[in-house]
Amino acid sequence: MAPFSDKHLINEGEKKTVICVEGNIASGKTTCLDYFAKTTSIEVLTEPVPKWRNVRGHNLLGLMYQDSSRWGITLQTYIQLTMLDQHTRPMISPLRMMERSIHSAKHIFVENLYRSGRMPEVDYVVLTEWFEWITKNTDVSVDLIVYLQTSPETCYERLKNRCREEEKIIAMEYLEAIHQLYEEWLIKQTLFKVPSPVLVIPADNDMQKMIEKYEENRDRILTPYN
Ligand code: DCP
Repeated sequence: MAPFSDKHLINEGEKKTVICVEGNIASGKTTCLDYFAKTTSIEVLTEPVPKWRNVRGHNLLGLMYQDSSRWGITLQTYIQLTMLDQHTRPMISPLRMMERSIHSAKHIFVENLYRSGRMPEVDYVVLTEWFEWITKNTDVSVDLIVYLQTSPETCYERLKNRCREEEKIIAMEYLEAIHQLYEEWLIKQTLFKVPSPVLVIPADNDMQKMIEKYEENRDRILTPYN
């Protein structure tokens, strides 16, 4: 029988593939992950949002939306830890699909706080040092990014409809800023190094149409090397 190690629950030497689903807030990442969780046997990791809303009784997500200049660094430090935990967790299937990544946490959300003047340079530099240490010394590699490309207007509508308490404060400008950063990073590729090939799926359509698109793109998503 093939050997198992503590680190990897699947066979040593077997190719492990990591797919990250990326996109703006309320771009439909959860629907995409749910679809693949229900129709395949791959491992699906959703974003650890419940942890961000309750760290030993503290709601970091809520604090950040109330006062991002004060709490942005706190939330992003914790998000970086929870994403590192997700990336390095032993894989239980050769194929893992994740919601977002440590890469977008840094290149999109931390970057946005810094650029908008809500994160002091010294905090940005410390998070950057952490991020660079992590990417150099641990395996947070990604094999494919599936970018759900939406308009900020669509995300704004979906946000209003889902009514997550902390997010009621989110303005259109915030979604536009996140959108611009995603486009610079994954489409123009002028922002930071992109860690993998990118598959772009236009995602402004309703849920039924999106599920059809996931079906159409199923092979391209699940076999990124073919
Ligand atoms: N968030 C953040 N910083 C990050 C990652 C996320 O401030 N590095 C915030 C943005 C949202 C909340 O966390 O308010 C949840 O993030 P997502 O947009 O990733 O999750 P959704 O549930 O909105 O995804 P979707 O609606 O696409 O399924």
